[in-house]
Amino acid sequence: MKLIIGDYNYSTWSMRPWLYVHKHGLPVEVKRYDLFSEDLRQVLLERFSNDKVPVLLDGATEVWDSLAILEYLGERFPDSKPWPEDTEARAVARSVSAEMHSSFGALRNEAPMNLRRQFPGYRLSEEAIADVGRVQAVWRYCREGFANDGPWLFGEFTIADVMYAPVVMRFRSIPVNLDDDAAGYCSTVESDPSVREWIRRGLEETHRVDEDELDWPSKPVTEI
Ligand SMILES: N[C@@H](CCC(=O)N[C@@H](CS)C(=O)NCC(=O)O)C(=O)O
Repeated sequence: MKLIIGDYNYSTWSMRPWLYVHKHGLPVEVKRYDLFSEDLRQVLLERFSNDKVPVLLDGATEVWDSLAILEYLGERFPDSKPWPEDTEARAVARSVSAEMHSSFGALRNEAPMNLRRQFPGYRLSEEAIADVGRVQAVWRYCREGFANDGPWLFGEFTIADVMYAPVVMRFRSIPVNLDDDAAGYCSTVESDPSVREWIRRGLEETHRVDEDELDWPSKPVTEI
């Protein structure tokens, strides 16, 4: 099985299946390309999946769009326990994962993931601040209702956590007001060894994508 991804520094959608693969040690070969590069364009041209990463190739089977890839990995490797066992928890986990996939447009547009830079004093719009509030409400709802003693949204690590991991990465770069519970969940994500490995790879990259760079004074990030 092969997973085609973009830059570690910028590609939020790539981060999600990569994190699932890495954390569970799944036998998936990762092929990383510079976003918008000719090499990536050529690779994707051979595929039906259009012009976006991530893409998962499993023999003749091609799976695209991050949430579909995660569902497929969960089916192929059920021991990785993609979703909570409890029916209600599983329904909520699927809901918040789908919500991340389809919503939060303002936050996504205004605060691209950029592991290498921090933007002190950067101001989000009211709409994006509302997105930050909704993210925190989602985390609180999951953790209060379903996490029991585990550190992840549903106690154990599930697809819901990988769906929200890139938001935690965005919060590293821009100033946001987080309540203590949300800050605690961010620490759980940021201290995870696989997340740290993703950040390490992002910090090592030098490829720059202009449209993902904020027009705001920044300082470099040197530590994971
Ligand atoms: N909904 C898609 C989004 C994929 C996507 O937008 N990928 C970005 C990288 S993070 C991309 O390939 N951008 C290149 C382009 O838009 O041409 C998913 O969940 O996989």
